Amino acid sequence: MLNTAKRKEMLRTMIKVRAFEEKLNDLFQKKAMFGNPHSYRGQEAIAVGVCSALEKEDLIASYHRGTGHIVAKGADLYRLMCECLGRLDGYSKGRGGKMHMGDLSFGFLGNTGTVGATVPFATGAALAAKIRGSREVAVGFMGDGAMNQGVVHEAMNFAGLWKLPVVYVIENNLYAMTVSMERSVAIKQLAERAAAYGFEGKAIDGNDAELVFDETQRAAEKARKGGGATLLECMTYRWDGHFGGDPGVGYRTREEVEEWKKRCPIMRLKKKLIAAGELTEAEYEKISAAVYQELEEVAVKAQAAALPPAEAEMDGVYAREVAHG
Ligand SMILES: Cc1ncc(C[n+]2csc(CCOP(=O)(O)OP(=O)(O)O)c2C)c(N)n1
Ligand SMILES: [Mg+2]
Repeated sequence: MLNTAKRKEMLRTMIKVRAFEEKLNDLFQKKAMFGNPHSYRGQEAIAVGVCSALEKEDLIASYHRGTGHIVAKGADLYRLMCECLGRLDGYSKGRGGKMHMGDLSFGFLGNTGTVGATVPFATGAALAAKIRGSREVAVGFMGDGAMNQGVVHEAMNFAGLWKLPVVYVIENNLYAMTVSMERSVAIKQLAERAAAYGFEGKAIDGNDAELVFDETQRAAEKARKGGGATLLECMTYRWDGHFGGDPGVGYRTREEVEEWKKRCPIMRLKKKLIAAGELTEAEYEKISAAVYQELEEVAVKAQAAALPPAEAEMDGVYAREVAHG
């Protein structure tokens, strides 16, 4: 079992992940953000459970619903917020936005809006680690919908064949935009597909941060010892719509959403800690207030930060179309 300090740290990081999402949604509503948020609320135990079990040098590839992973891996909140708001101080100098950034200093390979692309990213990073003989493990996060992309199967087959040090994490929130799992997949658990690539697949409760931690740690250690890949399917639910403009109901019932909200991953860990005498209600309130206050300050500072100058428009552009004729 994890010690009190680690459990509390995970609780605090989950609150941070949620506070970041809520701030981003708020800024989007106020038209203060470029692009569109894809809220991670409800899925916090996965980002935090996985990233807390990794070492700093381990690498993660993240997707469109990815700010939670980036926070949990140890991003600087100001730089992350700046990128989401298109500011020069952001991880991509404000030109990538919330779906396109990366920073290897804390093991963040990058995120992408191309559904399924994290799988070949993480597989490539794992191949590089194997060739170098380093101890890094790569993690590829993806949604349930991503599992139906062709490139995912190519990359997983490759990882199975080469016994690469990689952990694939499916965040199965039961929907890909408005399409339910039931309407798009013929099997019950996506983890079953791992058998076809020759490695272990396991479906787990993705709202239990400690369980996600334990399973990730086990998979990562196996990968470090040359045991190859693992596919972890974490069952969860997104509380909000697919993106900022989606109310999240219509294709889902209000009852279903409410039912899942009762399984809140933050409340779950909080209750466990209180029951074990490791946390008091007052202490929880204090931690939460401090995190929300920090996010308030980060947002104010990021909103006041400089936008990229127009004359830097072509900096960092490595290829461009040349007009003919
Ligand atoms: C290659 C590709 N096809 C389609 C899209 C449009 N699209 C964006 S998110 C999404 C659904 C992804 O669902 P899932 O993988 O379950 O992730 P979730 O949004 O549920 O976290 C789709 C189809 C895209 N971005 N990229
Ligand atoms: Mg999904």
